Amino acid sequence: SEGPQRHFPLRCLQISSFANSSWSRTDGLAWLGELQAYTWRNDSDTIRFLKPWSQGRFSDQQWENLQHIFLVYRISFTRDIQEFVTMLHVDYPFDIQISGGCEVLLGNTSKSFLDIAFQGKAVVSFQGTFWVPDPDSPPWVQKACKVANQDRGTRETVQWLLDSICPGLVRGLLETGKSELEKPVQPEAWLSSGPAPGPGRLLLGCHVSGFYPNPVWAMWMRGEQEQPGTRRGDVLPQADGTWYLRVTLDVAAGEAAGLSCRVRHSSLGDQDIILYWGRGQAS
Ligand code: PBS
Repeated sequence: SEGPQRHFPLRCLQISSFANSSWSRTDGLAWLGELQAYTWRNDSDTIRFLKPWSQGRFSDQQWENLQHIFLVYRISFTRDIQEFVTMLHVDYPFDIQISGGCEVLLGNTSKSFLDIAFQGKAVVSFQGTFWVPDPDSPPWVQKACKVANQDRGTRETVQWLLDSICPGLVRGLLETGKSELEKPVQPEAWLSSGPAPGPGRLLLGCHVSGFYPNPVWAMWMRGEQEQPGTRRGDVLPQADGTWYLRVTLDVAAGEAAGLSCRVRHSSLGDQDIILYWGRGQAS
């Protein structure tokens, strides 16, 4: 095979909220590229597979071992943070977010990352074999890193997860999930007229829905002329893993005739979707 054409990083997110010394919760989720493959709720002892290919090429036994490592980790993490906070006089409530994962690159290499945020701000990352505080992180975080760096067993486990387990998992997932990951899904598109932006004006909407993967190009046109007034909304995720985009154009009512909306996407080849204003919808 020709190998992966696009980038499919595995990104694992941990969100931990600590309300006070006796209440906290930790939730986890993980994505391969744009597709969410796992979820791990605070009230569950097991990581849930969201895709038929989520197990990758790992055996049941390998998953059980990993699951156990993460279960022990979740309990230890909560306890350790509570201890740091008592020892170093940090105020409740607070959130800790951890983002970790890896990407497999050409030639059997991989790149991994592990970053920790406190109250939404990056404070610590794992680099090579050590926890490294950001230079401008609070003093208590720097002290917590010193303490954490004394636990060689944990550092070795983190290193092993990042440099061996993660890329191994991703290599398997790229095989088991290949057809879904690499298969583009065509958007449908339709036009609408929105609330009049002013007297004698029209707000033309061009909706593009159900495409995968994410990048899409959509523009209001007059013939071959791109309309610079085209406003692009945010690309929004849909529940089925595809995306939605709306682009709008504010025009004088008399100038709407002859406008069209043009959509380009990898699923369409060179067959752009072109929808003409005034054909099919009330103008
Ligand atoms: C705002 C945050 C402040 C930053 C603080 C510094 C960063 C520290 C982050 C520490 C995260 C690990 C928390 C648990 C760890 O301290 C330790 O208690 C346990 N270690 C593990 O569970 C290893 C797995 C870590 C995965 C991390 C993924 C993000 C338990 O450690 C004990 O048992 C293990 C074996 O299970 C070892 O023997 C270890 O030496 C021992 O201490």
